[in-house]
Amino acid sequence: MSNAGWKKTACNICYVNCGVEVLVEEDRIVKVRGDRDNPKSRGYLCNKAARIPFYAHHRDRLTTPLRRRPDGGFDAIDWDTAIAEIAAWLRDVVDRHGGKSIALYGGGGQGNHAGGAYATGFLRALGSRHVFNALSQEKTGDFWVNGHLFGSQTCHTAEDVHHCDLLFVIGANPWIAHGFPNARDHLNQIRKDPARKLIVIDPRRTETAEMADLHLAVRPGADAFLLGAILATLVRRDALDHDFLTERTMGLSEVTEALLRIPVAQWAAAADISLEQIERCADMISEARAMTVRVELGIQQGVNSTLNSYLEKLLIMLTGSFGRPGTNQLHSWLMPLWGNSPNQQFSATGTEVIGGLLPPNILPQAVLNDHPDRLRAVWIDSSNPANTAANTAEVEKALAALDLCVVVDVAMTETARLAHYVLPASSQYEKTEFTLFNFEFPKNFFHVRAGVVPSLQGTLPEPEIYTRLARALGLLPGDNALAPLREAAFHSRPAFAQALRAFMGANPQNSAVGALVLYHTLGATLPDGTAAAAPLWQAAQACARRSPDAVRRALGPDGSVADADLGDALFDAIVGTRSGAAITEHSYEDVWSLVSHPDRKVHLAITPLLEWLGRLDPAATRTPNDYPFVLAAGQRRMFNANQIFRDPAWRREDPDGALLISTRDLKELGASDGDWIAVRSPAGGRVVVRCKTDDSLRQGQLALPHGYGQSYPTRDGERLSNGPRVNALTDSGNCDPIAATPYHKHVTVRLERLPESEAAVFEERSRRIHGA
Ligand SMILES: Nc1nc2c(c(=O)[nH]1)N[C@H]1C(S)=C(S)[C@@H](COP(=O)(O)OP(=O)(O)OC[C@H]3O[C@@H](n4cnc5c(=O)[nH]c(N)nc54)[C@H](O)[C@@H]3O)O[C@H]1N2
Ligand SMILES: Nc1nc2c(c(=O)[nH]1)N[C@H]1C(S)=C(S)[C@@H](COP(=O)(O)OP(=O)(O)OC[C@H]3O[C@@H](n4cnc5c(=O)[nH]c(N)nc54)[C@H](O)[C@@H]3O)O[C@H]1N2
Ligand code: SF4
Ligand SMILES: [Mo]
Repeated sequence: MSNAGWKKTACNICYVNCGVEVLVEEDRIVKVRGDRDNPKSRGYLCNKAARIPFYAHHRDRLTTPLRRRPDGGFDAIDWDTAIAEIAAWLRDVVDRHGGKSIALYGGGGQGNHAGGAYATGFLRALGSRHVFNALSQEKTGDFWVNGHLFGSQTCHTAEDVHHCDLLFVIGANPWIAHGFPNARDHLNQIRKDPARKLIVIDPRRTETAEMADLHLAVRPGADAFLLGAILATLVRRDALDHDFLTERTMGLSEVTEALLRIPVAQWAAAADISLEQIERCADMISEARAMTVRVELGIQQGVNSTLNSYLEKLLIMLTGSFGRPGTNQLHSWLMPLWGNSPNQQFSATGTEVIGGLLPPNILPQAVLNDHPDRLRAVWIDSSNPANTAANTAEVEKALAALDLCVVVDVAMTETARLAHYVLPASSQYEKTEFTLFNFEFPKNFFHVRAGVVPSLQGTLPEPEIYTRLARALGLLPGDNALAPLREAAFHSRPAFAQALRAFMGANPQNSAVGALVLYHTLGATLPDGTAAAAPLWQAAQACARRSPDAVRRALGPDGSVADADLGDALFDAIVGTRSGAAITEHSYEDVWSLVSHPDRKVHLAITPLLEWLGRLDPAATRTPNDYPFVLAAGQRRMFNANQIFRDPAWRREDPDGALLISTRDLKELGASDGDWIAVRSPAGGRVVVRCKTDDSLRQGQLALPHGYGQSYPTRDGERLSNGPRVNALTDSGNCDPIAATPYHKHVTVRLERLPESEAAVFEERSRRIHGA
């Protein structure tokens, strides 16, 4: 693998995962360009992709397993010692408290889901299904709504932005954050075409709102009022798609009755949007031939988030903007990224499990309460909850209270610093990877990447880590026992399928680690060292069974095989190319086959949410006097990217992660642009940040960036934290009542000027972090 040259892989910086080619010299990535052969992104890149080398190669990569000492420092230990000790400790936790006292946190970030199957399998083999991850910090309210509307929480709406003539963006900033492929190209095309329109609902005049035909600068946290008023206006005008609603949905009258009760003028005022603007919005919706609605954290991490998700779907459904070119759709899955878990509860906290996931907001309570089913061990893989989960102080307390905390990561994160053991993973460019963020319709894609540089010395890819642990715990048989399966895999797929069935029949205890069994058997036969992709074999079979026509269309001539061989053909297609491949190509009408309700209809009436709508109180949109500002805690910017980059040098601008504030608010405070200022929240947090005027914000609204607060060794070796640890300000109780997802876009805070002496300390620290 050490040969130099251009290699195909993907960008791991956001969940769009554009195809890239990287130039490798002396085992390092030195240049990045778009991969025109990638059938999804076709060469597209944004400004961040060029910075991939800062993720792949930096001086804070982990290179050896670490064990924490009682004094809080770490000792480097070898892999065999680490595996043996961790295995013994896990065995002890299981013996004393049962497997269910263990939880997995993570299982993949923006580009690395290959390890997730191995981590979850390992957890199941230990006897637990408790998984926390980032999806349950943002999307589980949406999944819950989808479960009711479509019959399964894995039914997920996609956007056909390509063909829409009205793009309706709510609480998202795709120019900066993307969220759908080639976002900037699409936004530019819509702007240039007079026949295509853009509506944006966002309190801030964002880069995307700047391009809009209509920007509704909603009062922060008042989306439910605004969406309710828009929907009520559509119902009053009878601007609904009755043919669609009659043929494809049920429960309409319950919904329209609830919407007709909305006092439109009062709710418009609560949202601080004029009735004229609401009428104009309704006109644009009625005039559109094909509307696509695109939402993200502005409503999913905003006040009333699960209700917002419901109102968003009602907007789609009542206008019939579904299942046609240019509208919203459901999409196929090669392998669903989350599960379907209606009516399941986590006993230690009574929290609803949605999409098979537990919300990070309840992690502190799940560890720190005295319920007998509380968590005793947390296994953290590809996540940095000490920076990214609500209420940093409580998260740190919970992690410190665990019997066992293990972190698997590529870098020494703030979470790793609190773990008992830290295991160094190979980076996403050093091993086989893929992502399950495949949300396209009518054509959906999958990309298996091979390593492009050798693993950093001392690190291991996740499948190897879980192999060693599983073997140490007696959960996975040794290589000799698997040899016959491997031979069968080299012989033929049918021989392998038969041998695997026989093996699993004889060894049912190994079914939880089925991914590892496939990795060590079928994996050995895969091209370019992509053994870690072996578990996709079963996913491909299932996908081919679910949507055979769509798979055949996607495969073209390669799909002309017997039904029984179609799954293998699909699997071979995805493991056989380094640029990604189409996995399904649907007709629009196929959308109805993806609805899970047996009647294939959309069930519109969700009684608890209609009741919630009925209880909404416009007075609740006011901020408390002692915390008069509304902070959007975690804005996406040109140079942030979750916790993916640790070296501050990766940024071309905004080195300190500034607090954005309107000129008027800053003036009233008596402060100036560039001053250091303290932000205080009711959760007890205090964060010192540099402020920067930004008049795209509403008065009273503030924004702090996501993706800062990582510590990194300065040139003189001291570790310093760069930019705000924004979750020091957030409160895990400030969350959705159904999904427990955080209201991060709505953190009430107050601002305090700093004494000069303290400001000087921060100024000096910033200088040192940035190497001046
Ligand atoms: N550059 C960059 N891109 C990223 C990421 C990154 O870290 N950096 N992270 C990726 C990830 S994991 C995700 S989930 C996505 C998130 O992508 P987005 O959700 O698009 O990004 P955000 O900036 O978090 O929030 C979107 C918008 O919500 C608005 N907002 C704030 N309060 C409200 C409100 O009350 N109502 C409404 N309607 N809007 C409000 C903000 O002004 C902001 O413009 O971005 C992905 N892409
Ligand atoms: N206040 C506030 N908090 C937020 C948000 C917000 O807007 N505001 N946004 C939320 C959202 S939308 C998200 S998605 C989450 C993200 O929060 P997290 O779930 O913590 O995920 P990331 O920030 O992407 O961190 C990924 C971690 O994976 C590590 N990593 C990278 N590559 C590999 C690899 O190959 N193997 C392993 N084992 N590890 C690897 C990185 O070093 C990093 O530590 O943050 C959430 N938190
Ligand atoms: S859109 Fe996302 S995946 Fe594509 S280049 Fe930009 S950061 Fe990377
Ligand atoms: Mo996210």
